[in-house]
Amino acid sequence: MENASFYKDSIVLLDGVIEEIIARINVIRKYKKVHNDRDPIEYILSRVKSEKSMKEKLERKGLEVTLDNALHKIYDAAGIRIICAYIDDVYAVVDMLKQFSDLKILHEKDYIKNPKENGYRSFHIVFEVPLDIGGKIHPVNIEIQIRTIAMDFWSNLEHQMKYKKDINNQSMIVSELKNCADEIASIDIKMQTIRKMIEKG
Ligand code: 0O2
Repeated sequence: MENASFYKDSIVLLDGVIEEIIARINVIRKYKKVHNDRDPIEYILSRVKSEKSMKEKLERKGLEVTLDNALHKIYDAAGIRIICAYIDDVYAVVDMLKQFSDLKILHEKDYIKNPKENGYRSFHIVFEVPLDIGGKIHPVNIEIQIRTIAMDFWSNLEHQMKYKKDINNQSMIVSELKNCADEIASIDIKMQTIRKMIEKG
């Protein structure tokens, strides 16, 4: 319970929203499986943002380090990452999530169609979830990141570099990572095309 001292009682809401959304998604996946429908998801990861990372983000955004700001001005205190094999699966998951009619979309960023300058690709969507606890509704924000295995592979390595302070040849690494991101994007498209050709027979 490393985070409990910072999030206090709200840790229950953050853990709760993650559990609820993952449970809902897993019901749909099971339903698809029994109906021989394609399950677009490979696996799901989740976390409550660590106290250290939340404090750094609040400071980076020029916000006072308070619980209220962490819960309401930063949208990824609760986060889920959904990993898919193919790009069209990413968009199938986005459509699946948008069908939860009680969830309110607060933000949506398509970094696959519009990659970041460093090459980062992923689809981000922030929902406000009405968490029902004993009949009382608590609106809780959750950020869901949806990306392919290849995009995830890239972003994990790039994330490591960001948090490492003293790296030699940083500019060379940044440029190599950008090249890798472009190659990965092209491989993602090729793999999807091949899969479609195989499916068509
Ligand atoms: P952590 O440690 O992963 O939680 P920001 O763009 O971060 O100032 P915002 O509005 O939350 O603020 O942006 P966004 O685009 O929704 O990004 C939120 C999260 O997406 C980040 O959280 C990262 O997890 C991931 N992300 C965004 N851009 C990049 C990137 O260039 N590289 C990698 N590897 N991940 C990225 P945190 O809090 O930054 O980090």
